[in-house]
Amino acid sequence: MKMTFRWFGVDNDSVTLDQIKQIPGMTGVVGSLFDVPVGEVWPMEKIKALKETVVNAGLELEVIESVNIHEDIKLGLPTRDHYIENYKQTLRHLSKFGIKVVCYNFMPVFDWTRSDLAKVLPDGSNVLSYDHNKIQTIDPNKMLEDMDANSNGYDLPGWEPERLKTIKTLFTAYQDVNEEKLLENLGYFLKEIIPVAEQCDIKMAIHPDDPPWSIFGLPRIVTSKERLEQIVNLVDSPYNGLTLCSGCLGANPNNNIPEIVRYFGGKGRIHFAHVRNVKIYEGGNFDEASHLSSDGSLDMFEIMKAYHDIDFKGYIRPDHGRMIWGEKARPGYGLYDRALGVTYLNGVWEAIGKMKKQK
Ligand SMILES: [Mn+2]
Repeated sequence: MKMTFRWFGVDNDSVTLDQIKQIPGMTGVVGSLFDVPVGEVWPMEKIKALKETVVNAGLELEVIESVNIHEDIKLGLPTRDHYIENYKQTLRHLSKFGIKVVCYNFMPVFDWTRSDLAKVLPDGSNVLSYDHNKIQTIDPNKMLEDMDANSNGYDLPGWEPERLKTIKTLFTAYQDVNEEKLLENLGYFLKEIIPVAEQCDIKMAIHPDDPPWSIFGLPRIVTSKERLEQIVNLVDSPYNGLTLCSGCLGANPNNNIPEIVRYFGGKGRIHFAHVRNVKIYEGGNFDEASHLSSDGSLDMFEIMKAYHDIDFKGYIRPDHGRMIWGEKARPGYGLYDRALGVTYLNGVWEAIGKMKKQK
């Protein structure tokens, strides 16, 4: 595995590349361009500048998270072809700068959703939290205001104000799109994109929906092993792969993460691993947690062992962390707890490898 760390750019992140480089075992960052509107072609010069900044800091940039999908593609509107052509061009541009994996998601309207961006835990740290009842009863517009007010001044990726201005129109547009239609629209997109991804040697890696169930009555399809199976079968190519996010899928206790890792990893379809823990409560509620197994509901040893058993050679990153030690950062994306997460995951990985050799 190659350990990486998500980074939002010089003007967009409280964490610096120098800090990331000093985390033991770190090989590179997972980057993105946040100033290109969704659906437009990523300009070469902007990709080049990002690549140079990262490489000059002694780190690699081989994974992009995310190149977001225009809503017209998810809705299956006639205008989608224009946006799909732009997406292909973005892939061609990214390939010129050594990008190997592009993470993306196919969630309608909203990206990841939480009811609280800073729930205080008994130890004084705070975490992202999801209360199903709150989400069921909240007005989506009110939720947007709350997200904006509590994001420590950062635009949250996937929650860009520009895109969300049109939220009422989008809700109306999705009235005719059920899960099967959404899956069909994903298939249309993949059949167009994957041949280009193959030419560019860029592995496409879809990220699960977060949380992995429908919210606000909108369809969601990247939610379970069965759905992932349908998705990888939409186009049978290793370039049509997965970002396996343990915390997202793991919020539903029916998803057996080690089994899912073994199954799709064995098929060579996992290109990017997001590894984090989550503490699940009754009724679909959950808090994010430190990476440690005993702090959450997922067995991180078993998850890492599954990756080790399939001889995972792809990219991995700690996912969200708690906010600790007084840090002020993007919700979920502080330096300290994610760095602790890296060190913990590396320790588990080393132990698994050495114990296998001693057998
Ligand atoms: Mn994730």
